[in-house]
Amino acid sequence: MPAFTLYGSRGSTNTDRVRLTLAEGGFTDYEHVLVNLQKGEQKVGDPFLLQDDAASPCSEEHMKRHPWGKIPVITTAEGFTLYESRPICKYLATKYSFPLLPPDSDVEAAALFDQAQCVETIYFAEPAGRIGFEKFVKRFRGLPPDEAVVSDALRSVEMFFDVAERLLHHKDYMAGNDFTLVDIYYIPLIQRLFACGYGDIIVSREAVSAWWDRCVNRPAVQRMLAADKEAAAAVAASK
Ligand SMILES: N[C@@H](CCC(=O)N[C@@H](CS)C(=O)NCC(=O)O)C(=O)O
Repeated sequence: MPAFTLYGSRGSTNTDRVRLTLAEGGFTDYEHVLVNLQKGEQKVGDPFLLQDDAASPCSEEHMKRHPWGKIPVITTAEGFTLYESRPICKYLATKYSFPLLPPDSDVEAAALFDQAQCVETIYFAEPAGRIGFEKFVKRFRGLPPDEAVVSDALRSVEMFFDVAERLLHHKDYMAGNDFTLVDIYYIPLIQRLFACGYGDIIVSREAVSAWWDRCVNRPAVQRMLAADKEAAAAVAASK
């Protein structure tokens, strides 16, 4: 029996955060159950479901795992359930001793890690997530992007990376000189920015671009991205 089940979805940046953590830790003893967001399997009463789509029977079941009806979620063989991608990553890195966290004994390094984590979630992921939603998710739902939301969010992301550029001249990674979970947290949404045509925000800033290359060229990250690309091509070819 696998150590735990990851409930996630293809193309979900929040699921990919967890998968990248597992890939970096070299951990494969888990089952990945795909929840179909297009069919509304993640929640009862998904407002984006088409009128004639009945709620999936999986929805009730999933709401027991995640009260807000979202993915990712993990459930362990011992019956422990955890949702929210970043706490899941931290739990897995701690439980399986992935070298992606500062040691608890180094109180200052742990505090700087927490600081970097808050910065990523509040100043970066919030506006970057809005861009991903307007330009990527809405396309799959047949809805037009709200360009005012996009340009406001783009301004915030540009300003975020102006500050990151200054900081990354003095350190190699977001929480200090070591690659940590915080760097992983950025990867899926930055990839989404590239997919939406906004990669220039990264490559136009020297220190940010060098940091991004260090992160994305890691062997485990490369392997996962290549496998996902192959899987996406196979799905496209089967249609
Ligand atoms: N803050 C949450 C966000 C979870 C989230 O929004 N997941 C998306 C998929 S990437 C989802 O479940 N969307 C479907 C919905 O909201 O109904 C996390 O980090 O796990």
